Amino acid sequence: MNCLFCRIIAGEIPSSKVYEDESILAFRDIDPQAPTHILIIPKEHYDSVLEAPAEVIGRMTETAKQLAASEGLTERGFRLVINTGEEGGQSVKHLHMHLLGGRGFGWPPG
Ligand code: DGP
Repeated sequence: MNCLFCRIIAGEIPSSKVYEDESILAFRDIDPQAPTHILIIPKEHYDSVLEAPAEVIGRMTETAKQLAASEGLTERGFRLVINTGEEGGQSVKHLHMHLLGGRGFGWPPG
């Protein structure tokens, strides 16, 4: 298995899990860019958001909203990011959503 996040799902690589159900896994980013930086991924492999059905993206988003609440971010606000492709800055070719919060963000992102 070549995919890093598939190996995390399989338990071959340890991760700091914060949520898991039959189709979704969420764990803390190894290189956090904010006080809260969680990755939400589908257990089924999709290279990017381009291949994923709306239902999967919806489940990821609902999970992100629940985690934002449990991280105390709902009132303060947070950022959800799906990097896609080379110019989108996607380094891991397994669809993932970043939940970032606990600090302010300017725009454009920096
Ligand atoms: P992206 O640039 O959107 O493809 O984000 C990939 C993220 O994955 C990046 O923020 C760092 C994170 N990451 C890479 N390898 C690992 C790992 O082995 N464990 C964890 N927890 N996160 C990782």
